[in-house]
Amino acid sequence: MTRLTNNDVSPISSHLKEYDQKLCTMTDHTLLGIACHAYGVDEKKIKQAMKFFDIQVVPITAGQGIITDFSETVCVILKFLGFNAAVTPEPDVNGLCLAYENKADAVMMADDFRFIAINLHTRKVTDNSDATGLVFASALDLLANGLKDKKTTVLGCGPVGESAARNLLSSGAKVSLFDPDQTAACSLEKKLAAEFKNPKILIEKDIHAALSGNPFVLEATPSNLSIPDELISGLKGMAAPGVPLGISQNAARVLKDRFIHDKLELGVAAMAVSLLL
Ligand code: 2YG
Repeated sequence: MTRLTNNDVSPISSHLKEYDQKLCTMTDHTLLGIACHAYGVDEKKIKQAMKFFDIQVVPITAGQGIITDFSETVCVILKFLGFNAAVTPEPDVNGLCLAYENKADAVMMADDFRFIAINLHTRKVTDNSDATGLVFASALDLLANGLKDKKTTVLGCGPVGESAARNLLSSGAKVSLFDPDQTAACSLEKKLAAEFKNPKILIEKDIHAALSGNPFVLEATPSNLSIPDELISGLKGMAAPGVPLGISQNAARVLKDRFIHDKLELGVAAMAVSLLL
C-alpha cells in the first residue's frame, strides 16, 4: 500500500470545493453523495445524523511517523462533509484517551499499515482500503450511468482492487481482472467466484488485452503508469484510487471529465458515512 507524502496531502484542503463541484459535473453527485450512493443510504438521513456525530482524528507517531497535514486534512474533509471533527491535541495513546474522555462518537487514525475509523458506540471498524475500493466503484457506476452488463477492468488485485471488484460485481458489471502478478489475479478470481457463485470473471494476460474492448477501468495499482497513453482513447470512464495516479498528465487531459482520481477525499468520505450505518 502506498504511503502518502505531505506533497500528496497539502493541496487537498484548498481544492475541496472545486473537487466537489467537479464530481458533481461528472457524476451528478457530490463527494458526500457518492459516499452515500456507495452504501445505498439516503443522503438526507446522513446529513441529519452527522450533525450530532463527533469524530476525533488521532495522529499516530508509530513506524515512519506523522505525515505533515495528514490528520488535519482528514479533519478538514470531515468538516467539509458536515461532521463535527477535530484532531486530538496529543498523538497515539494519549490522543485516544482524550477522544474517549471528550465523549467522541468515533475515532479515525492511521499507522503505516492500516487507516481505520471506529464507531465507539457500535464498535464498527471501517478500513480505508475497503471503503476506497467501494466508493471508487460507486463513482465509476455513476460516471457510467450504471455499470450493469458493461465490461469493466480492475487493474491491481490488492486490497483496494479486491473491494472494488466485489462492488462492481454487485453492480452487475462484467468484470475482468488484471495484475502484473498473475497469481494475485488468480487468487482474487477464485475468492470472488466463490462469493458470487461462479460469475463470469475474466483474468487478463496483459494490459493491452485487459483494456481493448473494455470501456470502463478501475485503476488500483501503485504504479505511476499502469496504462500506456496509446490505450487511453478507447476508454469511456475511469476511476483511479491508485496512488500515485496510474496515467500520464497527457492521458489525464485526454480523459478530462471521464476520470476520477483523488488521494484521500472519497475514501475518507466513505469511511465517515460507514460510521453512521
Ligand atoms: O498519523 C499520521 O500522520 C501517520 N501515522 C499517517 C500514516 C498514513 C500511512 N498510510 C497512507 O499514507 C495511506 N495508506 C493512506 C490512505 C491512502 C488513500 N487510499
